[in-house]
Amino acid sequence: MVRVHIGLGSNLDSPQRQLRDALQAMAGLPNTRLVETSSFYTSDSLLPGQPRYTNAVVALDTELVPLTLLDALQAIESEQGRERGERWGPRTLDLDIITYADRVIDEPRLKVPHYHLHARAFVLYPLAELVDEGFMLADGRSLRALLAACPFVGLEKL
Ligand code: ROI
Repeated sequence: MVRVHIGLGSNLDSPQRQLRDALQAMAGLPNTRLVETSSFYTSDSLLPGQPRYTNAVVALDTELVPLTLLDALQAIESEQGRERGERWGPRTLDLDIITYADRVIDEPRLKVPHYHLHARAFVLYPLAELVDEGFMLADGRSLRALLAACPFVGLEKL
């Protein structure tokens, strides 16, 4: 079993319900246990003209290897009506692998730690609820330093 963190986001079709349904689906994945879920947060979209997002992070323990986990998460996105249209478009559900044990993964389909993590308060603050004070990302960056550089601005904790 390895500990992984998954970022959840939704800005269409009852975002809070989308997140709750996704958490239930992840809890039901094979060889996987849901450990803990962060609070839910809302924030404006990074792109103008989209509805506000609801975001959270969940800790899972899993035996699924990274690309199998990615396939499983994309299947959940599809089941919940995600249509892969424009790259940064509004979506019913976005599931991102934020961390995978202490591994750095650099493959065409999957980059871990997640690429935009450092700039995204809506990932960093929920992640901070689930890990120890001194948590280090696999690429050597400390969560504390990332939080210090990314103010809690525009986030609303539900
Ligand atoms: N903005 C917020 N607040 N939350 C997201 O999950 C999110 N996801 C995106 C873009 C469009 C970049 N903006 C976002 O993909």
